Amino acid sequence: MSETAVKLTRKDFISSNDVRWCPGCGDYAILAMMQSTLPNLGIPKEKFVFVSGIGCSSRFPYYMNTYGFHSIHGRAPTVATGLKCLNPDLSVWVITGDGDGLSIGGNHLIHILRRNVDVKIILFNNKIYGLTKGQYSPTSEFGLKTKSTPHGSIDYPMNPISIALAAEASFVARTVDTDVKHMGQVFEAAGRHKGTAFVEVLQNCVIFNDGAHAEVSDREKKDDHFLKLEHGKPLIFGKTVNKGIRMNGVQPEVVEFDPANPPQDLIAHDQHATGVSYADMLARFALPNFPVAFGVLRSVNRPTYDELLQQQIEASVKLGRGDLKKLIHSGDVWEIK
Ligand SMILES: Cc1ncc(C[n+]2csc(CCOP(=O)(O)OP(=O)(O)O)c2C)c(N)n1
Ligand code: SF4
Repeated sequence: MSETAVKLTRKDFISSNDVRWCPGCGDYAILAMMQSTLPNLGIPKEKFVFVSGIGCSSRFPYYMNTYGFHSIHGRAPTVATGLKCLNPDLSVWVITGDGDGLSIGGNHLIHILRRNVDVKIILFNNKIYGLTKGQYSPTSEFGLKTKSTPHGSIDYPMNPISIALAAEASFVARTVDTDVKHMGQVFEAAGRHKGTAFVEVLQNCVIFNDGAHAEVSDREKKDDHFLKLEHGKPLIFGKTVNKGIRMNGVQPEVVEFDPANPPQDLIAHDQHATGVSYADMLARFALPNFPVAFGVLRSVNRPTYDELLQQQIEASVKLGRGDLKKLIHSGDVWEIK
């Protein structure tokens, strides 16, 4: 990525299109924060491309004053992979929803992650299909009554971060639409990561699943339920900063303590841990037994797919012109008589 010193502001990223989300939708805060964060990356505006699938969230590229592509349901990772491989100096961002990215697009999502294509993926998780008026999604709670589950969902929800980690994603983070400062920090870290950066944003759909994230977004509840991860710092939370997490054998446990005298055996967050097990343990922290983990769960470096592909293309070009006929008739060739 060639970075030049360009002074951009949020205004540079606001498009002239009318924003057509429902009043109060969490998508507005995500859009505003993305527009505010991109100038910090020092990348020329014309290098940004936003690719989306289908859903309310996928209207995002219309509202960004950048290049964009409102593509096919669940296929944004595929379009983005081609775009990045052929134009390595672009900053490519995928916008998807829990339906778009994990139902119809689940397959495409895991393959971009395992390949480590240098693309940033923002998954808006409102635990529902918004655009199609409130059917359950792969992240909907067990028992949730929706238009398509009138007797309550009998599907166990999947955890988007665990899915990303199972695909060995090199960067994985979680944030929430109500904490704009945190969201900005996470977007910036994702934007600076080289490789696929996967960000789950807990987003409120006021119309079809209002309050789905209330336990971590409501002012009164948040402090006791929100675990803010900071690299090198102990896992501490609570309204009076009086709770922490430590290992008890192979299991994590919450301990309460006197804030003036925190215990020394709390887990110190290591976002660069080599394996995925530690990050997956954090991803699976869930209420009521554990607080929900927010921030960068994993950030490791490994060669990107687009980079490796370029190297192969350059090496092949050096070999000079090929001979297709010779290639077809080489190796395992036999005649059927
Ligand atoms: C091939 C195909 N199948 C189904 C649909 C209908 N459809 C449009 S958006 C959507 C789900 C959107 O949910 P999500 O990704 O969670 O986005 P949200 O609208 O909640 O932001 C579905 C099923 C479609 N447009 N195309
Ligand atoms: S239906 Fe839900 S997700 Fe879609 S714009 Fe309205 S509030 Fe937002």
